Amino acid sequence: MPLIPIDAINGRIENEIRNVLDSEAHLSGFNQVNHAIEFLISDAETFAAVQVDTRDSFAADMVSGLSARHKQLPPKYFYDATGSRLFEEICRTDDYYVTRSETALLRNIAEELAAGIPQGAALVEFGSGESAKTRLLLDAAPQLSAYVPIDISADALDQASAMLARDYPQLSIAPVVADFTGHFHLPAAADGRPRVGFFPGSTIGNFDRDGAVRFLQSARQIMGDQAALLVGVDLVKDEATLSAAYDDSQGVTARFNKNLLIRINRELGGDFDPDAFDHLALWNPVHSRMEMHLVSRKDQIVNAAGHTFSFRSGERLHTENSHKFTIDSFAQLAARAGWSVANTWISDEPRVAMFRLEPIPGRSAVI
Ligand code: AVJ
Repeated sequence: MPLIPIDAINGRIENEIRNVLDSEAHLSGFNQVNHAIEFLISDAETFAAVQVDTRDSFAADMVSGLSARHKQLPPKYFYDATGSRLFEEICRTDDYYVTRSETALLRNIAEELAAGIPQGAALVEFGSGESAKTRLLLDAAPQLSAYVPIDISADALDQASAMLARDYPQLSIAPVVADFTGHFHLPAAADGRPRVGFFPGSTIGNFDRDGAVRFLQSARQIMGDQAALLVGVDLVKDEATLSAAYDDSQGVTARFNKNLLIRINRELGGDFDPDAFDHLALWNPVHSRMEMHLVSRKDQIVNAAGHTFSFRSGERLHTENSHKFTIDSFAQLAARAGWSVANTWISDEPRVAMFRLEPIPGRSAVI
């Protein structure tokens, strides 16, 4: 992967010039272009920094995660180009209901959601992937001026941004390659606009409780006081439905899980044998979450990033938590981060929920 994919840069040039043209119409043509180029250079530097940082922290997180007594890896590393593709494939399986239920819900409530989006607003999406669900909102809310998709996968983001730019020519599209669990800034396209956050897909379930509160607090801070946040979460349901969703009968989820080992082999010089591990999905009632693990089929030694790791037969590598909420448990979580629930919508079965959160007045977003 090149450090700065040229398509992303081209998209940025276009976007930045467009932003400058709409926001600084008083400047002369020469100054406008100059200004656009300055923005672009600072963006390109941030972009390059993010790319380098992602590589370094993958190695560090892998080494510390595999050295721990309970081996674990953060689920954000699932999403290389292959992982992002496999996730989209999971979404199309019969067993993984989350996407299907949420998409049907969004289709039903798109007009209501759009009614709460101010004129000229910027829609900021956390973990946008292929931006498929976003189109339902974009179609219902032509008053949006800007769309800021944030994703850790540069490939997925580039592809989605190019298609959106073609299909929504009036919208200023300002993609940000970033790990939204860390610190990042909104691009110039969101400056001076009312902001609506969009965090569908139950991705918030990947955080532990404190992590989810921290994320919601930082979203509150990044988005400002005049913001709203639309969050999609998966609801607690019968174990059979949950287990099938994380161990689909076509084996796509198993491949998604094992792709993490293949990514370590490729990017961090590892020698994992993916066939020497089994995919395991289980319900943890104490934490109200689905868990994914890779279980070592034998005693084995694996090398990666210049380190050696030993696995006992049956030992687990914990790769993901997917927390499931009730309407109340989610409202409580949001309140801890300074957000109140302004509206709740629930899909047909298997049920997922969409919340509209608004800042609790007077509660600052200090972390
Ligand atoms: C994208 C994080 C919402 O946890 O349900 C799908 C990822 N993992 N199948 C989820 C996932 C296994 C998914 N999220």
